[in-house]
Amino acid sequence: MTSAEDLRATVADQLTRARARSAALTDAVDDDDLVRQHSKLMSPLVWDLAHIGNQEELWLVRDVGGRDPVRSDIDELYDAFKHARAARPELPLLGPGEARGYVREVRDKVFDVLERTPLEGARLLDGAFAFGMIVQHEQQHDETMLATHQLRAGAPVLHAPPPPPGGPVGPPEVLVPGGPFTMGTSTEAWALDNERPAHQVVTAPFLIDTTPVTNGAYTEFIADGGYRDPRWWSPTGWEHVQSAGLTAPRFWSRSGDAWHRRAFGVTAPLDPAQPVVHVCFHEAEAYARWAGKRLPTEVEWEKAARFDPATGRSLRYPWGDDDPTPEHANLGQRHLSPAPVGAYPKGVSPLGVHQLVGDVWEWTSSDFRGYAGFEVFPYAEYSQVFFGGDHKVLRGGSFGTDPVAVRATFRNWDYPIRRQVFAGFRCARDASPEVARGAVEG
Ligand code: AVJ
Ligand code: FE
Repeated sequence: MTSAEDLRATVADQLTRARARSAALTDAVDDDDLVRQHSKLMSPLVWDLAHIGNQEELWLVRDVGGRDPVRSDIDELYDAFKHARAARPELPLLGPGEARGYVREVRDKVFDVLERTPLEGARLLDGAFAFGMIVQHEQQHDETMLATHQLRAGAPVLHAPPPPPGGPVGPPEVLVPGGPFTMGTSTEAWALDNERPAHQVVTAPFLIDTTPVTNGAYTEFIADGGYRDPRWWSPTGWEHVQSAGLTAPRFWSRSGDAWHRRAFGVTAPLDPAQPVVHVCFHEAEAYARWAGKRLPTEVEWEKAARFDPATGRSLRYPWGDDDPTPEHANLGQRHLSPAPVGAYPKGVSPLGVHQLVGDVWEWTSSDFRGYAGFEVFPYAEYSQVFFGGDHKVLRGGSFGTDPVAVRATFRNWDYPIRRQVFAGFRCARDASPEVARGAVEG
């Protein structure tokens, strides 16, 4: 059992780690760059910073702490539902200095609230959950700010060591047996509402790629005329690829026969062994059809990631129930790119699937909806307002996702045309009866 004091120390440490990352992302650029809009898809960095502070004020200072507002006059400016990202630069936002002062003032009060909030007994889940939710919220916006950095023009300002080298990955596909498994969670303390509750799902046997699709494999799709052949695209995808003029993943460029990729201001030859990143759902779907496969459903993705055939149990992570370490997965912005396939042998799932968590978010074929038994917690605007079929589910987290903000049950979502997310994909296919034989449970 975790004592209340251990929990308090863990929360304090996670708040501090998140803030160090927010500070690094916002201190890396000058004030002009902080208030500028680098892409219509993104907020100015200074909006994200004050929004992080405002959500923390709403949930921890006012709600959990019962304290007076710090700045109730700015709630409206930092309400994500009141102003679209494209309109945020025109708002009378707090300037860089004011925003930094504001988040500091809120954080000081939050540490005071944390000291005085009983985290034991019946209140443990409620009290601690609000802190966990806010830690995850800040880390999610940090990944969003990292995506803004990737869209920013100009000289590099972020630096990190390269990811570890690739390694052997075994066969290209593995068979996932048919039968039931437990999807979602009712016990993971900081799981968000859309990951709940745990429920049984039955799948047919299927094959799933051992690794995410690599740059090298993706260039073959391009070389084969994939972007010009309507056979591979859904009607919506084909319309989009033409109207948007897509010819390659975002940030790719060709010089002669060689592909290059720009990442955080540095243009370098494409690493054929790294997972492809910055593709939209339509590109992922088209590649899969070209390859004679399809995208996994999110049910299939989660089964491949969690199902342990030895026990029939669902694990917290592909490698087991232990929290992620740097040996398990490429998470936490330790590197500024996905790692080559095979770089994380300790992160492999029981069925032999690599790099499900970390490296790149993976598009699935599923629409974002609530599970049976879904209950809004703690507020409808976190996920429920996005249910309904406009968004596709992404799984597994990227190199820019902090370990506290991803689990094997974690569900991300975005519009199928979006490419600014650190998103790639892997393929799946139905198992033929011969392949499936002997793999069906029971
Ligand atoms: C889960 C990444 C889609 O950024 O829109 C941040 C997370 N929710 N603030 C988003 C979120 C509220 C969300 N995603
Ligand atoms: Fe937010």
